[in-house]
Amino acid sequence: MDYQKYLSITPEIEDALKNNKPVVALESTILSHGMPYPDNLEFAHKVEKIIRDLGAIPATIAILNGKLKVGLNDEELLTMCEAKNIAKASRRDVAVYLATGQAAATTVATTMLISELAGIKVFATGGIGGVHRGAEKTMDISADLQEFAHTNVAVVSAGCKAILDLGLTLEYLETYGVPVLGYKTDEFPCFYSDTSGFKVDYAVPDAQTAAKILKTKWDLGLNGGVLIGNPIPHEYSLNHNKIDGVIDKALEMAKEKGIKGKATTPFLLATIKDLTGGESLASNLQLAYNNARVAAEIAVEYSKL
Ligand code: PSU
Ligand code: MN
Repeated sequence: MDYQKYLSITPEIEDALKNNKPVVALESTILSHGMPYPDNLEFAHKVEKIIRDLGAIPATIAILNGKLKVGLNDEELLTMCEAKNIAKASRRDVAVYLATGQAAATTVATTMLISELAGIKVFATGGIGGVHRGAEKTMDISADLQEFAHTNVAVVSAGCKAILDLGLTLEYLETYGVPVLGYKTDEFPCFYSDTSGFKVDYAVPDAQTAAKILKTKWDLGLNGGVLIGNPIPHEYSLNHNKIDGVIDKALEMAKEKGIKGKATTPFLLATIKDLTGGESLASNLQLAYNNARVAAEIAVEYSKL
């Protein structure tokens, strides 16, 4: 396959990958479509710093100027955060945006796909996409889940977004053979809250064990991703009942406005932020920082195996 010509990897990341140094991928949809400007810019820099401070190299990923960019400079980060005319690229959009030169932010699915092309094994996000509530009628199932079925990247995530149907999301992952690990927990985290009432398949006690599981899976040729559920730190966790009411309201508003397809998730996140007076955004930032920390630790351990 002739994909190399589409990849643009910064020299620092290229060097790290060649020399088996730890690298952590980061997505850009969370910047362009998941958080408001300029909070997202502060987040983008801080999350990269957290990863560096733990001895790994951050690789924020986006589609810019007809290239799959792995590692963004300050100017490119600003472009993604200002989000003027930045599309949202899931798997189906990648070839179109590359071929036409449309700038696009990468979702979890696309960031996994590009990470695999570049050779990055560990990726930190906020919360992955999943099976939406009412999907038995709407068929709205995030392409993120299909990506886990065949792309060899581990994703550290605060469970999946609370706007989803967690039970159905876990069923889908089981069907496609995706291990769901709980980082120091046996409960599947629920994005803004550290509890959900759903259990993970396996609780892992530390980064070393998580790294060993990844290595074993891929050594065996068992293709596909691994979801590592990392709960939001308890002090930032939002009350379940309160946030559930807000989510219901946001879902109702989306229905009234006829929001569909890839606009759904950004609409819900922005509406929940408004309805909670910014409280949900503060939680979103903290859970994503926490995921970056754990991803960096796992990447460091993985590079030693
Ligand atoms: N997690 C966040 N904020 C986000 C997203 C995840 O904290 O904005 C994004 C991710 O990029 C994820 C996408 O892949 O939402 C899912 O979108 P959809 O449901 O349209 O597949
Ligand atoms: Mn969708």
